[in-house]
Order: sequence, then C-alpha cells, then structure tokens
Amino acid sequence: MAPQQLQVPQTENIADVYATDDVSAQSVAPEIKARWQHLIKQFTEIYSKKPDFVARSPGRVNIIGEHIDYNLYDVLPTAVSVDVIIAVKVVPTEGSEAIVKISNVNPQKFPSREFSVPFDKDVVIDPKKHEWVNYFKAGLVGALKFLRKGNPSVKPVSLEVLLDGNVPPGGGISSSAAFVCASALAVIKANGHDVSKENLLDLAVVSERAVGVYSGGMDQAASIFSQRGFLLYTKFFPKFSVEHVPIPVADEEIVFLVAQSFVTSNKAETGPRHYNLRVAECTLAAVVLAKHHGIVLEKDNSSLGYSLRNLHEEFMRKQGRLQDPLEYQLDAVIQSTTEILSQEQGYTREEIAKLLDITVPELGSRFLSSFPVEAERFKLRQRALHCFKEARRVLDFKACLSQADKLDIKRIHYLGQLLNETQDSCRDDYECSCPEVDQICEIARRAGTWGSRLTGAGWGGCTVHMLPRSKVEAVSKALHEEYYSKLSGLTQEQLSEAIVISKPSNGSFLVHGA
Ligand code: NG1
Ligand code: MG
Repeated sequence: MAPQQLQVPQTENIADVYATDDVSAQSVAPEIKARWQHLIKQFTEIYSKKPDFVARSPGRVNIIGEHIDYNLYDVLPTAVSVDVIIAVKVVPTEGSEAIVKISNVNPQKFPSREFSVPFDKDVVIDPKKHEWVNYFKAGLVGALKFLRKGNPSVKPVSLEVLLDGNVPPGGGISSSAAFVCASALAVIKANGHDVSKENLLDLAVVSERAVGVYSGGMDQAASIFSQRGFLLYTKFFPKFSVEHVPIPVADEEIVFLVAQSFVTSNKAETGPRHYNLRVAECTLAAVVLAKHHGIVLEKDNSSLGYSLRNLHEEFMRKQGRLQDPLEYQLDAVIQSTTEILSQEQGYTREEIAKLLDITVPELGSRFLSSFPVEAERFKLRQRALHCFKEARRVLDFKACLSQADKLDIKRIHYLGQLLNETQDSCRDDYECSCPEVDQICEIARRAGTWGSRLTGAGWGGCTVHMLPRSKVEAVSKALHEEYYSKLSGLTQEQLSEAIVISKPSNGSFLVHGA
C-alpha cells in the first residue's frame, strides 16, 4: 500500500470552514460548527491568543471481528462521528525542557495540568494512576520517539493545548485511540513535521500500550484511516493494509445503531486483568498448538510476539495448503484445534509448561512477564476457537457485502446472524460479555434488529446493532423502556447519549489557521 499523507488543508478560520468531520463537505452540521467555535473561543480566553491548528481523531465502532486484532486477523470497524479535537499553540521553548500546558473544555471533570518534557528523557506515565492527561502523554511520547528517529537531538517545542472529546470514555467506542491518535498528530505537527497515516498508526499503537493495555491495532487504524461512508476492512497479516468497503444498497436502508450499556469497563484499572489475560491466553494457545505440530513459531508484530494468525500460516505451510482459500484454511485450523486443545476446564501453568516441555518459571519468564497475570487456569481451547471462528465470520461478512451491488433480504439476515453468532461466542467462549450487554442484545433483537452484539473489548461498554431504518424508533423505545429506565442515577446527558446512529465517518485530520 502506498503511504497516505494526512490531509492538511489551509483555512482562514478553523471554526467556520473546518467544523466538520468531512473535509469536502459544503455544509456543516450546526452542532459540530458550534463545538469547534467553542473550542477556539475557549482557547482564546484561556491562553489570550488563537491556536495555530486543530488536530482531530474520531472514535470507532467495530462491526465485526472482536478480540482478533491482537492475533493479527482481519477486522471490520469504521470511524464514528464523535471525536477528540485538540487546539494547539506552539510556544518557543526556553531553558532545558519544554512545558506543556493542557486544559479540557470540561475543567470540572478533567482539571488543567502542566508538565515538563525533558530534552533527553521520556515523559514518565504511571499506568496505575488513572489520569486523563495520560492519554495525551502517551501520544506525546510516541510522537517524540518518532521525531527522534529522524533527529536524535530534537528539542521539543512547548505547547498550549485545549482539548474537547465527546467520545464516551470506557464505552467501547475507543475514546482512548481517538485521544492518543489526535495527541500524537498534534505533537508531531507542533514540532514542524508531517506524518504518514502508516507511521501515525504504528506509533499510536505502541503509545497506547504505554497506558498498560496490550491491545491490537484496530482502534487506531479505524481512527486514522476511515473514510466517510465506508467500513474499513483492516488487515494486519502478513502486513498492514486497509480496504474501504461500501455498504451496499438494500430495499430498506441499513443502519448501525450503537447503544451504551453504562457498565464501565475501565481497562486501565480492572481491564488489564480481563483484556491482557485474553492476550496471554491466545499467545499460549498459539505456542502450545505450534509445539504440537512441531512448528517453531517466529516472533511477529502482535502485542506479545506470538499470534494465532502466524500459527495458522505455519500450520498450513506444513500441510502444503497455503494456496487454499482462507475460509477452508480456517476450517482446518478449527478442526485441529478442537481435537488438540481438548480440556474444557482450562490448563494450569504446570500443564502448559509440560506441553511446551519447559519449566513453570521458564513459562513465566518467556510468555507471562509483560504484565501481571492472575489466573489459575488458562482457557486455551475456548479462546483459540473464538478467535479462529470469529476470523471466519469476518471473511464471511465481507464476502457477503461484496457479492452484489444490492443486498437482498436473505443476505441481510445472514449478516445479522453472523453478528449474533459473534455475540454468542463473546459470551460463551471468550467470556467478554456481561449480563447487561446480553440483555441489551436480547431486547434489541426482539424489537427488530437483524443482529446485535457487543463492540470493543466488552465486559460492559457499547453494543452495536444492525437494523432497517424503519425499526430505529421501535428499537430505541424498547431499549429505553426495558433497559435505560431501569438504571438508576443516569443523568439527562447520559440518557441523551445512550443511543447513537453511527454514520461511517472520516479518520484523523488536521486544520490550520484559526
Ligand atoms: P476498546 O475496548 O474499544 O478499547 C479493545 C482494543 C482493540 C481490540 C478490542 C476487541 C484497546 C486500545 N483496544 O478495544 O485493539 O482488541 O478491544 O476487539 O485496548
Ligand atoms: Mg480503548
């Protein structure tokens, strides 16, 4: 794939011309325009000058392909219109370190901060301390690493920053990726450099891991590469590439509705326990399967270095089946995994060490040392099977979308069924759903969705539903009556943001000239 530069249009007035997520749009929705104008106005009030530019990156919804990006399987997300916008003024650095002053349009919730950026050291982020500026710092650290690769003695500029994010935090539509991508982009631009989308992706993925989650690259890819009106078919293996997939027309317009559960899955606190454990389980499944097949697995660029996709590749190479369609390859991998990883109750460290022919301490130091892992048993069978079957569903979903210019109702039902199967697998095999999310999916299906499932890491967060436009009202009503009205303590603001009809939106961009 040829490198794509980020769009950097020059405008006279950010708020007027650029208050949209669509760089080519003639008309701008009034609420978006108001939000951009407010950002510029508040910036001017705080810092007594206008910003130099605004960097923006959106949240994303994953349509299908859950918990498989860190196994390097293909996924199908798209950007949503909620985003993080960051206004920046560059201030010349005096002395031996740069200073970053950062405020949020909501200072009650996100208090202003000031921190220094040494010329010769990294800014330290404490992942245990859950602080909103950590995500900015994560983007900044990644950006400086990128700049220092080109020029090791780069002296970062000082910054005045005002940020506005309307992606619900902890909600499964990736506020973190929006935040980190926009921050990294802002810091690179402030230091006088451009960055390709590929480089921004690479550094944003690594940066986000600095906050403590061993994630894949789906969120950042969607936040950076998405195009208005298209889903983003994202491949990680053998190397990264994207394809913009249109949603075909149908007799009834197909809508993706995103509904919050208001169960917060705070990955930076409780999350690593869940999320990182799954990453570890998949890694262990890959190395155990490899050992069984007599394969020496080379390290790859997944978060812990050993992915189920790479295991799959080497297994097929051994069988002389690399020319087979991927669907058939996956069927064979599923079949053999079902036979080899037979223990439903999971595997202890001792059992895994024995299968790998290594000691328990060696198992720990080689595969379980990147983060604390608390589990007694590792459910290798269920996690690997979810992953391979989910990868198969992504292929099937994409094939179905691409088969015809117009989707007939049979195909639409098939797409819905794939989404429902994902939810069942997340609930039963990957154990990343929760009762509230299961309930939302049931209510929505009863009220008329074709398919309903969790989106993002799970254990709460958001759900995504595929439905005809004509059912939006009925589904929203059912969710309000049967779910949201039963939750206590929801604010009016939360209630109004509970359900979003998400239009596939544009990825990251920069706007110059306030
Ligand atoms: P969310 O929950 O939206 O942050 C996480 C990971 C993704 C992916 C999904 C599950 C991060 C930053 N992102 O998304 O890479 O693995 O879970 O499919 O943790
Ligand atoms: Mg996230």
